[in-house]
Amino acid sequence: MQAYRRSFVPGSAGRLAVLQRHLSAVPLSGQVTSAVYPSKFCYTLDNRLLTTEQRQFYEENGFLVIKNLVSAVDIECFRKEFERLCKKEVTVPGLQIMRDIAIAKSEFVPEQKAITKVQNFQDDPELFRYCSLPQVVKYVECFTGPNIMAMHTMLINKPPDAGKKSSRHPMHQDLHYFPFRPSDRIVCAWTAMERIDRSNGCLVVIPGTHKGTLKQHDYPEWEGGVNKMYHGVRDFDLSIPRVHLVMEKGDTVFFHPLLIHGSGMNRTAGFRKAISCHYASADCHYIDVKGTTQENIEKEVVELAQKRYGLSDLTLKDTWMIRARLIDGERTNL
Ligand SMILES: O=C(O)CCC(=O)C(=O)O
Repeated sequence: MQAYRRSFVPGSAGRLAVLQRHLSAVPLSGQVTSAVYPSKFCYTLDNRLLTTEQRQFYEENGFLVIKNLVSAVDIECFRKEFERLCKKEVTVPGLQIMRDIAIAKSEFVPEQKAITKVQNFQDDPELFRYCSLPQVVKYVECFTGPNIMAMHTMLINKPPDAGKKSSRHPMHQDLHYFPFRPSDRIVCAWTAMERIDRSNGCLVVIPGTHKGTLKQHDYPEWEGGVNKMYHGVRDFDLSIPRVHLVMEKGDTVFFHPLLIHGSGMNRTAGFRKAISCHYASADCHYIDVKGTTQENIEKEVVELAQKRYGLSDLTLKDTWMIRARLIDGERTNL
């Protein structure tokens, strides 16, 4: 990629125009900040794809929505493959199937109705096609650079809430789960597989939080229970203004791993689907999370993986190295 303008400081009229344009393109429930733009970009790399306004928006807010990026045809293929997995018509090594705590406990629910997400589909060629879609990867490169690894994959199937509010996803930072750095070279691509709004539990973000630090995460104390691995920011202040991202089928949001986000309850009768991949630069490095806020998730992930693979000396780094796949460039570190 060729470098182009490295620094750009628009005046206040310019900043206002940037915000107005983005707000009119993407339906948001709240306001994003209009703070002064940085003179130097840190969260995006020089590239020929993002407009200066898009770069500034991501730098300031920690997310960027690209409309209509994934075709309806591709989304239909991913949906069909998900159904095949639920019906066990295909089995994929390493695939993790997660169930909703409230629905899985109730009787008379067909197996696939309790499935909240499938994770680690790196060895399912059909679903993994999402991670290497050229129109997605070209945006990813603006955040990671040319050596691109797919680190974590999910198809989220938010079920109709069973009355316990367990279909919510607590506010969290994805970096809590990742033992690799630097965080600025990690990005999530999350694509709506249908229209997603407040009724079926859209993504909720707190703009600008990617500029902060990694917070302590725990299981929230929710009366109706909380799904496995759904950690949330400890003592999260519910009064902090948040923005609901209303997205149409195929719209894709790219967001920073420190951005505090979650999703609401699904109040509809349908299963709300989204597909996502976390990418990182292959030049990132693994860190030891001992003695950090990430120790609790390390324990949970390692215990599960050791049981699953029957290997008592498996480490957190091993669990990531097994899943990581090269998308473009060279596998330098990860
Ligand atoms: O799709 C959603 O509901 C949010 C998923 C999410 O934030 C996650 O799994 O980390």
